[in-house]
Amino acid sequence: MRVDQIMMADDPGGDDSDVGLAVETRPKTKRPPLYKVMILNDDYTPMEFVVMVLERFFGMNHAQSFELMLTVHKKGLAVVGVFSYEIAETKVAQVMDFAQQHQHPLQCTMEKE
Ligand code: TYC
Repeated sequence: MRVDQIMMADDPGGDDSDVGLAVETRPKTKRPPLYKVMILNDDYTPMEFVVMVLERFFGMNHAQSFELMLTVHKKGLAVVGVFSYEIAETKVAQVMDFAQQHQHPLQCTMEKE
């Protein structure tokens, strides 16, 4: 926090007893770090399942989901969203739980941006 000493202009009392300290209260705000959530390709998870995951947990429409699934299939991985730590962690857990429930080896991870 910056502290700036200021003189009271034209102090009528003249004894300097009310010389003020102006405390700058502008808070030092730091934007929270963001985290990339990624899904990884594998040889076993059905394409339709990955499309469903992207629709269900990342709010994409069918066309967007299909396209991103194909990107992961071809390139090995893709960022599917960028979130605060807590949201990213929740997304990863939701995807991993959902994949496990359906016995697919789909992997979802997060990484600081
Ligand atoms: N490679 C998988 C298949 O051919 C499809 C797939 C795409 C799996 C994306 C995972 O994150 C993934 N069935």
